[in-house]
Amino acid sequence: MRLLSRLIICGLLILMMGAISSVAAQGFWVCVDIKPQSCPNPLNIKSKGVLPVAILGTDEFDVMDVDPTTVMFEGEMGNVAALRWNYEDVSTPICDGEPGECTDEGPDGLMDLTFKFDKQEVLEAIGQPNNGKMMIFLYFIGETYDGMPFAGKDWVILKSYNE
Ligand SMILES: [Ca+2]
Ligand SMILES: [Ca+2]
Repeated sequence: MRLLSRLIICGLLILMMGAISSVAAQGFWVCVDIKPQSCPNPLNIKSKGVLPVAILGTDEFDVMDVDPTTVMFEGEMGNVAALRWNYEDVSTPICDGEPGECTDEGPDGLMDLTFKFDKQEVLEAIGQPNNGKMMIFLYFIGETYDGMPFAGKDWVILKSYNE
């Protein structure tokens, strides 16, 4: 009985994830940290420059398996490829995916894969944000060298003003 209810919950979760990201339904989830070592993750809609994003290594997941050329920000208005990437241990995974959950903890001894996205390209792909302040999840997709798709998400606080 307990197993059955777990299976039902898993099924529901997969359905929910499928609605959010078609890739995640076929693949697996990775831990993503937007602005490593920053928590929360403010994103001013007028700011320029780069948005740092890390896919985090865990005991079960080696970032060396990721094909960095396939990693994209998945926005409402289209996908955005990263400007560049690097291998460095920058953060510790906190990836239960709860809104508002993040960490400013730094390196944990496990290698991470860091990306720099063009902030304005990402903001355009998000679409037209409302004025004021809102918390939204940003989704990232990619594939391993074996061709296995994955998705990851982290949240930002979109702001249309400077605090
Ligand atoms: Ca962060
Ligand atoms: Ca790490």
